[in-house]
Amino acid sequence: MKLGIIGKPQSGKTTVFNAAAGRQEAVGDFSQAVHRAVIKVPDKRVDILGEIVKPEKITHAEIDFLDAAGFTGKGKQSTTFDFTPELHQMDAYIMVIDAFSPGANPAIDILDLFDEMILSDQVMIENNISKRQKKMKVTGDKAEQHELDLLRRCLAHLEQEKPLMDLELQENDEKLLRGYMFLSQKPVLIAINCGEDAIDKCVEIVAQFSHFADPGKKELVALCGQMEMELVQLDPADRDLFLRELGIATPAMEKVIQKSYALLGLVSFLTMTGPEVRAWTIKRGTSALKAAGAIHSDMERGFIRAEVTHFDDFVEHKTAAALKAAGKTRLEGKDYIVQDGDVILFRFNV
Ligand SMILES: Nc1nc2c(ncn2[C@@H]2O[C@H](COP(=O)(O)OP(=O)(O)OP(=O)(O)O)[C@@H](O)[C@H]2O)c(=O)[nH]1
Ligand SMILES: [Mg+2]
Repeated sequence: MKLGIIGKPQSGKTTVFNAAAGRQEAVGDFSQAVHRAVIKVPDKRVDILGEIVKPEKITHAEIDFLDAAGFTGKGKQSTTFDFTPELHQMDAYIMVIDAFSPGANPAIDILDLFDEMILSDQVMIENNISKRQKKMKVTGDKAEQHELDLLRRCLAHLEQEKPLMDLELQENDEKLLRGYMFLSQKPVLIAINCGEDAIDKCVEIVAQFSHFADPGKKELVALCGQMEMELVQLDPADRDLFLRELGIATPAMEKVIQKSYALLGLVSFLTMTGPEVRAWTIKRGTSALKAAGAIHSDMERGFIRAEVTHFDDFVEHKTAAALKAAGKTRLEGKDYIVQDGDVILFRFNV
């Protein structure tokens, strides 16, 4: 999964990136620098399984993170947008919104950023349509007519200032469109970046902006980027103490990643093979056969069956023998739909 951080200049993008990746890139220097990191997906289940079976190796699922420049020009005064081209390749965005500086206007910034994404797609579609029209004139190829019609529909939609994620499309058209990697077709997690004084008001802040949320497309989270960044720089024992003092159960970054997961319709399953406990990421609704393929193509090709235990049952019964005795391990075929938190042993033969 690829997540791109976007936002206005000085909204705290690099601060949030540092918090997520445990890095110490310079902040507040107006550099608009681009940063990349591969981060582990925090998942308590992996750690708990690790404690039970004590493997040699624990591997979390991973996310590619990109901290990209938003507007160009001079800080908050800049008006022109220049999306880093790589942003098109992301699966979803984290939109970092300044709610910490005096005079910040989060609602306006959210609207501005969505507008700019729509505008960027509009320009791309207009260019594409004119190129296609010219080509069709020369070749007379009618096969391209369908795609041209689809793009025209998208353009009409964007001209009404609506993002492509709101356009109702048939499945094959949606797939076709995904190939263009438009910005406004991807889900967005709006991260309201609050000051330290608002740390205990995150719930109220999310409620205040809830009209921007749209389940499965736009979600909201409130966090204090500055504090989250300081938090990851502490060693684990100090971090727990710090969180407890503040009365916070989970660091906001964990929530950010969990919400991005949900937004993308992703779930995790776990494997314990030989010396390794490992989490894997798949789309919700993936069959056991395809889940096996996510690990190795041989496993998909030679799939025999999946032995499935749910994580909660594993924690209760702990050993394979106890699980079998309690009837908590099921044998499933290739069409079984893998559930979030399934612990799976694939049987295969190649
Ligand atoms: N008080 C407070 N300040 C913050 C917070 N998050 C970021 N800042 C400050 O805001 C300034 C900008 O932070 P950056 O993370 O560099 O912002 P950016 O969006 O990456 O900036 P550019 O890359 O230049 O566009 C820095 O001085 C940060 O210390 C926060 O949660 N609280
Ligand atoms: Mg930055």
